[in-house]
Amino acid sequence: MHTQAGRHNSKGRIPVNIAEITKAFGIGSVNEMKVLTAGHINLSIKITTVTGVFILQRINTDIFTKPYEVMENIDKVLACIPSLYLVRTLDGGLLFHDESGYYRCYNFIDNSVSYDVVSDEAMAYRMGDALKRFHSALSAIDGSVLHETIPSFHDMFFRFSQFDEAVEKDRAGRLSSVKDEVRFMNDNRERACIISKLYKEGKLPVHVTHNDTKLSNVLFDKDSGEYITFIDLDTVMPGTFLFDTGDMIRSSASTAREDENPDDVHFSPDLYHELRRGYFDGNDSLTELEKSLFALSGRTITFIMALRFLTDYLNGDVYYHTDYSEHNLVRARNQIRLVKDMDEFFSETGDYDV
Ligand code: ADP
Ligand code: GN1
Ligand code: MG
Repeated sequence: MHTQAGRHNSKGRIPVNIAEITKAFGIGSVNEMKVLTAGHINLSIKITTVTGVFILQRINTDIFTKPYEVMENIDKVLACIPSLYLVRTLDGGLLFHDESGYYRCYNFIDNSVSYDVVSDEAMAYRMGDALKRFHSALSAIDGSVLHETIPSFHDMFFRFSQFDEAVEKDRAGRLSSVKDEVRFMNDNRERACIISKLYKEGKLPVHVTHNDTKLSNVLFDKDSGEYITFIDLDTVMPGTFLFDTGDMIRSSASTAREDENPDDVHFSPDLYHELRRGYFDGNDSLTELEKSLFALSGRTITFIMALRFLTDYLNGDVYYHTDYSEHNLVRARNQIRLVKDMDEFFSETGDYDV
């Protein structure tokens, strides 16, 4: 049964027992707290204490049902990220857990900033370069020791099955208002599933990937603009590089945020070319097949987001945090618009041809 529990779990106010939580991490008495609203999933609080600045996060356990497995993965990944570390609880744990939830604590990376939209071509190049460097760092991790924190996360067949069920059940009574969007999804099934099909057939190498490489999950230095690190490591698990290149293209070759008015969203070929250049410069870790699917990866991950936002809209907004009733629909339309723009551009260049 679907409830609104996910919303309460994922977002909200500072927990009433915050003093107890910070005490468990031994980070000293709190001077200042601020809820950060950038993410769609976890509750993130910036906390300044007498000993330093931290990010306290309550894991959304409706989505990440095995929080200890998530933390075991993150602990391994952090060995490759010098700038980010976990503050352990006083008794040495990776999480503090009570009836209000599961909490973890990171160092707050000072003088860092994350963006929703790429501002210019130089920044697009830096984003491409950042993903290349992150993939290279992750290659030190043995993927077989990682847990699959969300099974079938980027499996388009699975996402279509969730969508089909949402259409069939029409739980929120919204189906009649999204007929065009539903038709677009159905008309595009085959092309949308190409990468998932190849991945299932074992034709794409398995690597440790991030799986949520949108621009706002990257920290850059506020002054120099230099890449610092990818954050939001909950979905790091085995996958194909194409899941990550796809989310990079989706978020960083778009001229608008993912929830802006769909009429204002465009795919920028110039930003795309710089992302591509940054990612491929000096990078010899991709097969010819993977390289040939680079453009299609952007289309695929943009499409899967449209599908997931639309599914959540049909289900009554039970997964993503929403700020208003049409929020998921606006997101879905925005991503559909981006897919259409990509199709217009790439059908001329022939870049989709595999
Ligand atoms: P969610 O899973 O909800 O997306 P994130 O881990 O992406 O949560 O964190 C949300 C936001 O908090 C990020 O977009 C970033 O701005 C900020 N943030 C998270 N971790 C750090 C950190 N260690 N240092 C500085 N800012 C951070
Ligand atoms: C969610 O956690 P956050 O906000 O970075 C989602 C991603 C989507 C993204 C869309 C676990 O990411 O898959 O790409 O929203 N994360 C999960 O903005 O579902
Ligand atoms: Mg995030």
